[in-house]
Amino acid sequence: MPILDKVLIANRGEIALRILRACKELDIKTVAVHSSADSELMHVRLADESVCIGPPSSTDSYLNVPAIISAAEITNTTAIHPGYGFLAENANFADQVEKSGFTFIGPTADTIRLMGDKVSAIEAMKRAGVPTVPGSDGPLTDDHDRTREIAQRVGYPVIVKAAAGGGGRGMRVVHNEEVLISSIEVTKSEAAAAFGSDVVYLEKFLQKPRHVEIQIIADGQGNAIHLGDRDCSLQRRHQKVLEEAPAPGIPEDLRAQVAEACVNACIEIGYRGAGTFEFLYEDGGFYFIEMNTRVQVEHPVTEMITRFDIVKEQLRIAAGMPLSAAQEDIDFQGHSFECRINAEDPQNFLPSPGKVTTFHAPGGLGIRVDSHLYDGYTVPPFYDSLIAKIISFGESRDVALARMRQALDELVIEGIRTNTPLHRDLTRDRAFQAGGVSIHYLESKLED
Ligand code: MV4
Repeated sequence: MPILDKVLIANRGEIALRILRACKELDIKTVAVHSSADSELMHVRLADESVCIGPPSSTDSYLNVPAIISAAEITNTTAIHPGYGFLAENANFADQVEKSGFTFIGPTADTIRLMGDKVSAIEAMKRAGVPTVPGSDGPLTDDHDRTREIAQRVGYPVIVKAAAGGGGRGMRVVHNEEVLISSIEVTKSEAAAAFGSDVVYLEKFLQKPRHVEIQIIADGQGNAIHLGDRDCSLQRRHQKVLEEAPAPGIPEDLRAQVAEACVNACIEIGYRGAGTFEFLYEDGGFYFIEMNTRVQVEHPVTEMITRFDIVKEQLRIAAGMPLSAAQEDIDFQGHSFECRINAEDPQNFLPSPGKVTTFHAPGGLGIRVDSHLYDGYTVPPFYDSLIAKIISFGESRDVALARMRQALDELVIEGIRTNTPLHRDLTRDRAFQAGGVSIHYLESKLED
């Protein structure tokens, strides 16, 4: 008997295919739900059943909770995997799924809510011993003198962030006291409009950090482990472009110490499922900023260096099974890179949907391609432009990078424009080759 009878995949594209592959391996039946623009998706063809849940617009399909629940009901689904994006971190969706008698593949709705509020997330992590950014330790109040005191203590520049924001939305850097209160007011009104909450908090603004994150997985039965870290500093406009694991140049004792703090925090809050602790890393210090309660786009680099199947483990946990590995079973080996291939113009980054006339995937030892592309597939204009992830593995960072460089040279995607030229350039960039560039590196490189 399989661990779960039937899983509905509430997503599209490469991650839907990734989830389907894990289900097939575990002999779990699959339901693909898709918009009317997505009936030709690879995973829709491969799924045991498929249900069209609405028109192309995400709002009416992949974000349409009643349509997804109805599809689960008519197909007699056991559990729903939300993937990333769309409804993956929507606590009300998780609630609805459970109230309708299905299993949500992820943390409890309460945990999603806790982490969705960045103020409560930071508070929970700080209490559990995870290092955080010096700041207001809670929401800013109407007491302006008190606010000025906090900023003074923390030291300028500071950053004001919306508690309901995250991922780069609803934040503002403040360089001096003259503009502190007015900047807070602007951030509050923007937050109220964007998120329906004007709660904001303040942190020391770190000027040249790296984005380093730690992957954890927990069973909600008192067991939690970490799967090491990733460096995701290469980003443009808060969109990650190229990631690697492990993060290069981190002292091993510090790496282990922060990962252990994350594991302890997971146990303390009763975390269930896969999760990511996001940190800023600067001058040898880790500073927690947010937690993501979903599987992430870049999870493959962690799978490559641990040989631990994160999506398979998500399914096992949802079936009520205890973690399949203890921390000492996780064996970190080698290095991995992931290049996100987007359907976009390499000059101006504008989306480039359309028909893929030729798709030739790279291969060879240490190369993995996670993609729903095939010859003749049409990339629709309605969704995220991610069309493929090229993942490399090598026994050392240099070997993994050399294999990635070759893989990118082998990759052929014709009919649409892609950002492959940027990746080819990055793999030949001296600063990137050296390792450890900051979150600002890519944008400044693109400027000149
Ligand atoms: C910061 C920061 C500097 N100091 N917080 C942006 C996304 C959101 N997750 C948090 N972000 C930042 N928070 C403090 N106290 C700089 C950023 C930031 C950033 C962080 C990670 C990856 C890319 C980034 C790009 C610009 C700013």
